[in-house]
Formats: sequence, C-alpha cells, structure tokens
Amino acid sequence: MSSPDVAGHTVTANRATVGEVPEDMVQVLDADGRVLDDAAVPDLPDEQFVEMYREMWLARHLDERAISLQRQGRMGTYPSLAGQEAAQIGTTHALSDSDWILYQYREHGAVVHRGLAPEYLLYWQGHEAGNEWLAEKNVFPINISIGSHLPHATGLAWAAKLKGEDTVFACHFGDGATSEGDFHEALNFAGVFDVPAIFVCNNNQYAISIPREEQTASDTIAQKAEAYGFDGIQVDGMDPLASYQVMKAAVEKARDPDEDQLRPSLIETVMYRFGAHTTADDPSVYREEEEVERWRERDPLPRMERFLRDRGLVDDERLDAIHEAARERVAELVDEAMGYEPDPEQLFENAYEAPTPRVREQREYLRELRQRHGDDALLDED
Ligand SMILES: Cc1ncc(C[n+]2csc(CCOP(=O)(O)OP(=O)(O)O)c2C)c(N)n1
Ligand SMILES: [Mg+2]
Repeated sequence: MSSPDVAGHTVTANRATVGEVPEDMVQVLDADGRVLDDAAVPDLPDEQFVEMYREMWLARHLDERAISLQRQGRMGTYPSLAGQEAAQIGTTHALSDSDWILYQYREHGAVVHRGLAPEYLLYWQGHEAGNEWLAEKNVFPINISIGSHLPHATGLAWAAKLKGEDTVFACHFGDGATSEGDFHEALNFAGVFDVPAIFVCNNNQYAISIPREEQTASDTIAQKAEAYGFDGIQVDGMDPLASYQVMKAAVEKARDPDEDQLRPSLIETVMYRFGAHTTADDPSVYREEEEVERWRERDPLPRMERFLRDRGLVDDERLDAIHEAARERVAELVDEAMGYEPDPEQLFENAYEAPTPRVREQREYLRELRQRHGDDALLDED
C-alpha cells in the first residue's frame, strides 16, 4: 500500500494495460467499499461523506438523463461520465470554492460539487450561455481541443503566485491529453516557475478508441511528473476517499510547500469509462463487454454506499430520500434548461471582441429575414 502523501512518492508499477488495476496506487476503500487495513480514512465530518455520495449519485443520474435527452433529439452530443464520478467529486472536495477548476469536457462531477444550475445543460444543448455560467463557479470554459487548457492552468497559477494570492488551480484532463505538446509545455513550466497548479489526469483507459497502453510507453502517467521535477502519484480514481486524500495533500503543498518541495503535482486518477466516449461513439467496436464488466466491479457508487452503511451513516430509508431528492433536482434542471429561449443575436457574439464588417453584414441579414418572415416561419422545417 502506498502512503497517501503526495510528496516524494515514487511509482514503480509496470506499464499498465487497460485490463489491469495497478496494485500500488493509493486506495482507502477496497473494491467492495471496505476500508483497507492499512488505510487512513480522511478526517472529515460524517455529513461530508454523505454529501460526496449524494453528489456522485446526482452526477450519475444526470448522466443517464443527458444521454436519454440526446437520444430524443433534445440535447446535442454529450460525453458520459459514468464510472469517473469519484475522482472528480473526491478531488473537488479538497479545494476551496475560491480555487479555480479547468476541465476538459467530461468532468461534470467537479461542476456538480460547485452546485449545478440549469445553465450547465445549456452548453450541451449548443448554447454559449452554458459556458459563460461556469465562471460564476470559478470554473473555466469547457475545452474540447485536447490539452489546450493545460498551459492556461500553468499561466493562471503563475499569475496568482506573482500577485501573492493563495489560489490553487486544479486542471482536469484525460490520458489522451498527455500525448499533446501542451501537456509537456504546461508541466515543464509549472515546475520551472513552481506554480500552484495541480494536474489531475483522469486516466479512464481510453482516448476514444486508443487504449492507454498505446498512448504512452511509460509505466504510469504519474511518473511523467519526475521529468518536470515535481511529484506524481497514482490514485484509485474510483475511490472518492483516496481521491480526496491525495488531492488534499497536493492542495496543501501547492499553497504552502516545505522548503524542499515544489508546488505543482500530477495526480493520475485510475478509472474506467463505463459508457461510450460520447453519444456519437460505439465502444463495442474497440472493447469487449467482459472488460467493462470487470471494471464495473469497482463502481464508485456501491463502494461509497458500503462505506456509509458500515459507518452507520445511511440506511435504506435515507438512501431512498437521497435518490429521490437527486431525481427531483435533476428533473428541475432539465425542465428549466429545456424552456430556455435563446436570442438568435447570440450567434454573432463571442467569436470576436467587436463584430467584423462581415459579421455585422450577416447579423443585419438575419434581422431583416426575421422581420420579413417572423421567427416561426424561419424555424418551420418545411
Ligand atoms: C487537439 C485535438 N485533437 C484531437 C481531438 C479529437 N478528440 C476528441 S476527444 C479525444 C480523446 C481524448 O481522450 P482523453 O484525453 O483520454 O479524454 P477522455 O475523452 O477519455 O475523457 C480526441 C482525440 C480533439 N478534440 N482535439
Ligand atoms: Mg481517456
């Protein structure tokens, strides 16, 4: 068993393949949710453990609803998060609300912890308003271009350090993003300038159809940190308590490092994506159902439920109430998001700081069309 301390951890595992669960990653819970003999449970109030479960359950339910809405043609392409909730929710619990999160596109769990609003769904319906709302939660806009937000995380963290602030920047990305030049540039300068950035690599074993062993010849992703001079650690990303514990140590180090420590960390959260890459993907062409079933045995939700039951924090009745409240909340979010009426003028905003002559011309043309025919006629598919 590894110590949950980020500092000085050396990773020794052999190159992991998709089928394998690394043995020496940090874990608090075993695959069934029982506390491991030599593990320390994070020192948190009991209600915070229940809150972690509540958020994970809500995130899973939201995921199911989003996929169903996409299938009904009421939402756009959506990347599923099922299987990955623990890493995102566990690590975000270790941040202050004033710390910033930068994420790729799949890490809805991190946003769930910050408090969801209907606006979050708007992005996935194709409205820019969904991206804008994230700023209220200290979350940067969604990054579909893989790895492009990592240098921003380094730069933002460097700026905060120069300004004497103690803000931490948590940057989530996937295993596939580690093959981008941006990953190496960001981590290199994070080390050089010793910035308070924590790089959370959500290693869900695949970049669309490319398995982890074809992504990198390194034994682990965590060990890449060594090349940049700071700590890397591998943690069970399907264990919310281990994810919290490792992140907590990384946050403390980022804010207040010892003399011999650098502020940044690379945390590899080992996990599996249960569903398709997005609603536009068919995973059956590149992976076996048997592999999915093996990883499902490590599902973070039943594991956390087991932990809560063993500590006497929940019973059937309380769990039913948690699930019902989450269903109601998600139904409200969906209802409100579906009632959103976008302003067609938004189409011409945001690409440029000020509209170019061509954008002005197009905006004018649409205005004329709307005036001449009315919106109903323009939306009529016939
Ligand atoms: C720069 C860039 N190259 C390629 C793509 C196409 N693409 C979209 S998602 C994806 C896989 C990313 O995998 P990973 O970083 O592991 O994240 P995951 O989807 O598994 O969460 C790729 C290659 C892209 N969006 N951006
Ligand atoms: Mg991936």
